[in-house]
Amino acid sequence: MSKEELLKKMADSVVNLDVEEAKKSAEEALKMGIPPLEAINKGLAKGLQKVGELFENKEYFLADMIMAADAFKEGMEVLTPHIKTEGSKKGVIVIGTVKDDVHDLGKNVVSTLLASEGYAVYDLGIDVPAEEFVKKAKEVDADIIGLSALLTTTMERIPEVIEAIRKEGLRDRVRIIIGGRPVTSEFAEEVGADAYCEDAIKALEIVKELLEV
Ligand code: B12
Repeated sequence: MSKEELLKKMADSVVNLDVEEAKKSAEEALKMGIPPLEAINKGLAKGLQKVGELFENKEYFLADMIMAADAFKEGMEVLTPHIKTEGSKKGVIVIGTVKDDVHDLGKNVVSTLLASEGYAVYDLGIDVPAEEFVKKAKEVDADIIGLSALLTTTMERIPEVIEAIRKEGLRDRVRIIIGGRPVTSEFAEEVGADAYCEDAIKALEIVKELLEV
């Protein structure tokens, strides 16, 4: 099987809601030497994208989306321990999914990658109120706060968090990066975030850039 075929097989396992197959194809990807992040981005995540379309077209229901997420998680569990680690602590990042939003798969990919690259990552999970981001950022003296939003309704929480950070007088010290499906770079600019990242690899690049200056 070629690399492309295997990546497609991974995506299909998610679309077919096949948890076992997601696990098996992730193991095959490792054997084939496909970098774990590539297997996540070009395999498993592509499947979830398709599931999103099927849900939008009412061909899939919420239960299908839940099972697809389970298949994704199963594949991730196989792959994440193999993301290379770089050790030394380079910066402190607080990350979470904004209030009223429970999507965390993409955020988890970002957290895992940043942690594996040696950043101290404090992942606050899902449905995180603005005050909690502020509290944690103060407690751990964060360099960067990462906000994830997957719904058009919850992306409006992002400016609320930024405002809370500003009110606490932390805005000059903390960089803010944002991501998630409805978010764009225009939106980032509009709400005064420092950067929008379309995926985890971009997030790593941006974090490196922001911490250099
Ligand atoms: C899986 C899924 C779910 C799962 C989530 C499970 C989980 N543990 O996360 C479940 C079933 C729970 C779910 C629930 C719902 N969902 Co949903 N879901 C999805 C789906 C199919 C995939 C999302 C995903 O994980 N993608 C894979 C990851 C790897 O990609 P990603 O999230 O985009 O993350 C990458 C980047 O965006 C970026 N990134 C993400 N976060 C961050 C953060 C930072 C700081 C940075 C730098 C980068 C970054 O890097 C990531 C890695 O590369 C999407 C469809 C889609 N195309 O997004 C719909 C989708 C987001 N859901 C949708 C909806 C409507 C819902 C529900 C309202 C459904 C319902 N009727 O109840 C609920 C909402 C619950 C809530 N209050 O949050 C809609 C949203 C539509 C809209 N206009 O807002 C979508 C778009 C489906 C659709 N096309 O209609 N969902």
